[in-house]
Amino acid sequence: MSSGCAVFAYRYLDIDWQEAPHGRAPAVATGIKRMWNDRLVFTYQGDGDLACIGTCEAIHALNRGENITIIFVNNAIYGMTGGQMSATTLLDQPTATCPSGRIPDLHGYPLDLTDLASRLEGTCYVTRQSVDTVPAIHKTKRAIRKAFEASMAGKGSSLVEIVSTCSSGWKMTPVDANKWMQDNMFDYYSKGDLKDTTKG
Ligand SMILES: Cc1ncc(C[n+]2csc(CCOP(=O)(O)OP(=O)(O)O)c2C)c(N)n1
Repeated sequence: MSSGCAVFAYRYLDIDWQEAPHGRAPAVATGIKRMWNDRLVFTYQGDGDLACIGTCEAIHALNRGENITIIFVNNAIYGMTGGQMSATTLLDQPTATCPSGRIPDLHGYPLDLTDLASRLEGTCYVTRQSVDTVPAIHKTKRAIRKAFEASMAGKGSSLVEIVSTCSSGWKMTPVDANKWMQDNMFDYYSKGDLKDTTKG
């Protein structure tokens, strides 16, 4: 697991954790999985971590087909450090570092890392989900299970993106943030399986 708001997950989930330098979780997970092939190994990373600081490690681990699962929590900003623009920030979306919204000429375009992952030979299961409704939570749980089973069966790399909110960073109430995500994020980051070669 790398840095970001998810860093406190080790306090809540009673499993073996390893902290990695920011963005480097897929490289650390590679080493752990290769040492202990019988273990389930996953990373838990935000968009700042996975799609900005650690893009290189993520792409290469996925492309090598490491038998790990990457859980990618995409809230379109660097949450923990104050809501700065990240690679996945939507066009026109305001953040602490682009208060007038993301402008393509100045900041470039939102990076769809999950789509990129789906085009790599090493990936077997790539999906995009959310946890904004009870049915969506159930779907996400099933997706994570499927990814974990693929990792344990040695079928290659899996990536489960979970499109998320950051109410404090977005400066909205949790209810408004949920609605903003549904109205804006799902258009660009459309939900569903992007790749599934796990059968057979
Ligand atoms: C190499 C490195 N650069 C910067 C930081 C500072 N840092 C800590 S958390 C964070 C933002 C994390 O954002 P994200 O990964 O999107 O997770 P979120 O907090 O939104 O869940 C940053 C930049 C760091 N710890 N290490």
